[in-house]
Amino acid sequence: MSDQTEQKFGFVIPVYNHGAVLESVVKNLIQYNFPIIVVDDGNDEKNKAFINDIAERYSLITLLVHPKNKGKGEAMKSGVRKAEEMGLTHILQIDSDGQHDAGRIPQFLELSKQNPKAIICGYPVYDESAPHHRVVARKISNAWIHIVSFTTSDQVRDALIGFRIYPVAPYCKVLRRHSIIDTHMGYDIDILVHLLWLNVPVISEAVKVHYPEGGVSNFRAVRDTLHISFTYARLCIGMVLRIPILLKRKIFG
Ligand SMILES: Nc1nc2c(ncn2[C@@H]2O[C@H](COP(=O)(O)OP(=O)(O)OP(=O)(O)O)[C@@H](O)[C@H]2O)c(=O)[nH]1
Ligand SMILES: [Mg+2]
Repeated sequence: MSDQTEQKFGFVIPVYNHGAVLESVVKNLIQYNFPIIVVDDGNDEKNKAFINDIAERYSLITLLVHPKNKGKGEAMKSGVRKAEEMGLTHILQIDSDGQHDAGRIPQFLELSKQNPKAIICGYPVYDESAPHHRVVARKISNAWIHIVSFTTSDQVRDALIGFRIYPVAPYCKVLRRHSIIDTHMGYDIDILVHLLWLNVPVISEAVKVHYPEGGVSNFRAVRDTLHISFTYARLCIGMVLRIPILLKRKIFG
């Protein structure tokens, strides 16, 4: 699938309540010498102080600020719009809480270079630190993505992870066409399914996920379960409307 178009990579990191651990993530990215777009998603003064200090010390960082918290989805959308403005062709999304194994970045970049049109989508390999209920909830969520996108678990291994490389052009095409992409935790599912509907290929690749002791989670069980449920409900309707196209693609390739 490789083509000759020059790829310009960058990183996008949405940050909310993770100011204190952001630098440990940034340190792992500096070696690639790519722009790093950090989105301060309406953090409080304490977190802001960390973020501003880091942004001043690392010249690769472009800092975007949401004056009020808008949710992970909105933070990512702002970051990718900025990437498009900066002329980047591909962005690697990584969480700011240090849960994702940054050691996998070289493999993800290599896969993207070989398959520039594809999303390189992580799937989590948990260790014993992962809360049991989160692992179970994830399995349920992953079952739904195959229903709404007409894909199999070989193609798409995880719907929720925030460790992915996106080609910027189709991503922004989705944003321009669809005003409703979830603002919070339904976002990773929503954008992935819309890109699958656009026939953007997905390559799934493992990434270790570790929950550090004392780590801060922004996941709010009721709010975020509702966001994920509404996202899937909306995607089900979208899938029904697209059945002829999706079926044709499934049968004839
Ligand atoms: N949940 C959440 N995350 C945000 C928000 N804005 C930015 N983020 C960032 O999005 C990423 C994911 O947030 P986390 O709180 O780690 O959510 P998660 O990884 O799905 O949940 P855990 O598995 O419990 O860590 C982190 O980099 C956050 O800092 C927001 O409003 N809500
Ligand atoms: Mg997290």
